[in-house]
Amino acid sequence: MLAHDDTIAAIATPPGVGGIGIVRVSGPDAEKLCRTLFRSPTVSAPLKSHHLYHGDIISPETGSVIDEVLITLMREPHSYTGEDVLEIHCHGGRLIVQAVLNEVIRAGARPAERGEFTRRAYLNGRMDLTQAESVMDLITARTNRGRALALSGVKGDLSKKLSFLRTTLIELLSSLESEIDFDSEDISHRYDAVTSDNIGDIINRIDHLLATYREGRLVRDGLTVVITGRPNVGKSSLLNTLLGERRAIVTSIAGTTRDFIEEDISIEGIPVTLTDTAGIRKSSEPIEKEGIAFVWEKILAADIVIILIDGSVTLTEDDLEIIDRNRSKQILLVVNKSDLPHQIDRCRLKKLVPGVEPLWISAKYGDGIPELKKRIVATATGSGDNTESDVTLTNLRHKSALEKTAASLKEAQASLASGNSPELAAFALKEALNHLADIVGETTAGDVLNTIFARFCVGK
Ligand SMILES: Nc1nc2c(ncn2[C@@H]2O[C@H](COP(=O)(O)OP(=O)(O)OP(=O)(O)O)[C@@H](O)[C@H]2O)c(=O)[nH]1
Ligand SMILES: [Mg+2]
Repeated sequence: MLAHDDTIAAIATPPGVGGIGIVRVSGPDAEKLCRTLFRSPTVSAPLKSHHLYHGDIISPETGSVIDEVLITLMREPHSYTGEDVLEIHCHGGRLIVQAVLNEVIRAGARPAERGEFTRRAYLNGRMDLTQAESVMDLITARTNRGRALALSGVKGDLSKKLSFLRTTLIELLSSLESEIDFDSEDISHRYDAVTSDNIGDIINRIDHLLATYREGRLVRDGLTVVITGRPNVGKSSLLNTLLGERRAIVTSIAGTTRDFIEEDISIEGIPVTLTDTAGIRKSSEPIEKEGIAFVWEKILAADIVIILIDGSVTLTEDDLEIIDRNRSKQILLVVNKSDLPHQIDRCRLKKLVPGVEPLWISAKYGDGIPELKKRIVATATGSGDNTESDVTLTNLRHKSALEKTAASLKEAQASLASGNSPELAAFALKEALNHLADIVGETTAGDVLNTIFARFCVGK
């Protein structure tokens, strides 16, 4: 274990008023701080590990009581960080928790940096780097599906998978290295074929894992969808229907929405930021012009653009221009007001965007909305490549390292196939192992670690 000689402290609960607020302390002085600051008529030292004690936090300088608290001391190594951890559960008022923290700092602890508790847990071998990264994903998850994926990461499902790949690779490497020591050519070639097949098996497993990334990334990071179209086609009605509440003003007056309206929803466990925008038309009215300028900005940053058309009237020049200006984006062509008599030229409509089948909906009555949700997800994930897997990749760092692993494995295979000396294949296998070690954090550079833990909040 990597011993830290300083003791860190931070407020672990969110700011504001709550039932309780927790100050968390980790390091060699946790117990000493407890003796300095905690008073209880019923408790005699030494404290038992993992027990809850009732008493007061006092200011040693003045002897005054800061708050009535519950404390627990978790002795190393059975704690989150692997060090002695003290948790002080006080009343959840902003001033109270801060006052308790101030006493802890005054008594010798240092304010913790972002993610420092989890960083210590990782450095002390309580979790590997993928688990530490998942802790933050768990806290920031925006949908239940995101939460489930992050929890699987914290529990070490990805770590187990990677550990299996590493063990298999190490076995392959050692059998290849024993071949290198054995100088009969015939036997060597027979082993080369077996080794190459086994490497192929590992590549397949990695490819299988990589295929889960596209959807995994969406579940973790979400998706932005902008609804655009002429005025009055039903954009705000669609936002309200997808949201399941009356959020945007809907009227029969063209030009009702001036500003954009952004709301978060969950579609099949993917957090989707949905934006309703001002209707696009030629306008000289300054507020409307400003609103339309925003639409193009929003579209630029969108993953998917829903172009909404009114099916109860014929296509207009504005409809065609909006479609033309979005051709470089991922478009969903959606025809609204399917409950009214259709006036639109269906043949022309079908040919408007090659490869995009128009979808008929009624934003007002909800027809076609489940299919629209499916199309949003299918467009984002790229339908057809959904892979059944017990582990889903969600993190770009893991994906990049796995791609490098697969590339090194392919080099090893190519080297064996071309009859080069097995040393070259062994070298490529070692490279592959290094990339795998990077994912779990065994060889990860300090600046990469800094970037990872900078995403964390203080107190985690
Ligand atoms: N029959 C029918 N009417 C609809 C439907 N969707 C919207 N409308 C009506 O169309 C009119 C315009 O709807 P909005 O949702 O305000 O349209 P918008 O595209 O947001 O309009 P702007 O904000 O002006 O750009 C309202 O009178 C709605 O009730 C639909 O599916 N069927
Ligand atoms: Mg509107």
